[in-house]
Amino acid sequence: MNISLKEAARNLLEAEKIVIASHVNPDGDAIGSSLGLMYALQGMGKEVMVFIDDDIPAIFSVLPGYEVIRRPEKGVEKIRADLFVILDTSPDRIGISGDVVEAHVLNIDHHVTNKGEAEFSYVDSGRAATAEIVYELIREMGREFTGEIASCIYTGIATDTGFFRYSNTTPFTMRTAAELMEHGARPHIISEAMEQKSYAVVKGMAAAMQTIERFCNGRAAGLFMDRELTAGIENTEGFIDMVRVIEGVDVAVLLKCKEEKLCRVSMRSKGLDVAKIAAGFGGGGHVRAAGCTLEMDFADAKRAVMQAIEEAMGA
Ligand SMILES: [Mn+2]
Repeated sequence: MNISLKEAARNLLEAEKIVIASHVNPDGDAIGSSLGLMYALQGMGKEVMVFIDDDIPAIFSVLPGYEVIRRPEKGVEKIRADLFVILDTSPDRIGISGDVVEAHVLNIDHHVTNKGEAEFSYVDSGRAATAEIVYELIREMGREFTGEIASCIYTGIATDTGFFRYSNTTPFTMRTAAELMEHGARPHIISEAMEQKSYAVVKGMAAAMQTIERFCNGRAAGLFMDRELTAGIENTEGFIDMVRVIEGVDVAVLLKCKEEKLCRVSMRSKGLDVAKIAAGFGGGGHVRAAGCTLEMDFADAKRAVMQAIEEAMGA
């Protein structure tokens, strides 16, 4: 059921024990939104836990609260809470986080593919990041921004907008970022931490770049990483941007073969609706940034993705 921002804020205000979760393969928005909301609610004396069913990349250790994020365990007794807040995704992408909690569900998201099917949903696809919505919720609840809250929320906004470069960046984004700076967020510290890569990852990036292929008459290009290449690189953050910058390319693709029949695909576009293409494979996202998982081997997945993009482009 879709509810208003005011109602979502009221749900949060009324709850005493709250569990927060976000999506697997967590990014800056998933982590920043979760921790920012956690600090705001803790500041009101509430009991709050954060679950993410995945490893948390080490670059996020720059954020306060990094160490309190828990990974859910199978077969443990369910945590009874007043509210289970799912951030930055619909409830189907949180791994087993949902299995460890028994509570009313409040889903807060900015993905256009989120249909608002949770018990309570507040989805605003006009916002660049879920962190922007968390900012609005904290204001709606009448709370002040501490340095911790500001750093976490700033990180969510900065990473989801490509550090204020993508087309989802709005005047609201800029005003919010400025205000968060006034409350203690330090952009240069956060961006330096987010950009940091290990020597091995940069060497892996060089190998991955060798796989770039153009298709659709040069209007699309992809990085196609087979199992061996994927296994050798722990973090592919920013790889797709190297494809995106190629002259004439509208759609950039990153395909990673994680297992025998499991490939993860990310797409970025400058115009074409890639959320639609991702949805065709059971995935989702935004018009200009989307992803999906294909239960196919490397060659089949590569062929299927290229074909779907070609069809969408009418080439
Ligand atoms: Mn997001």
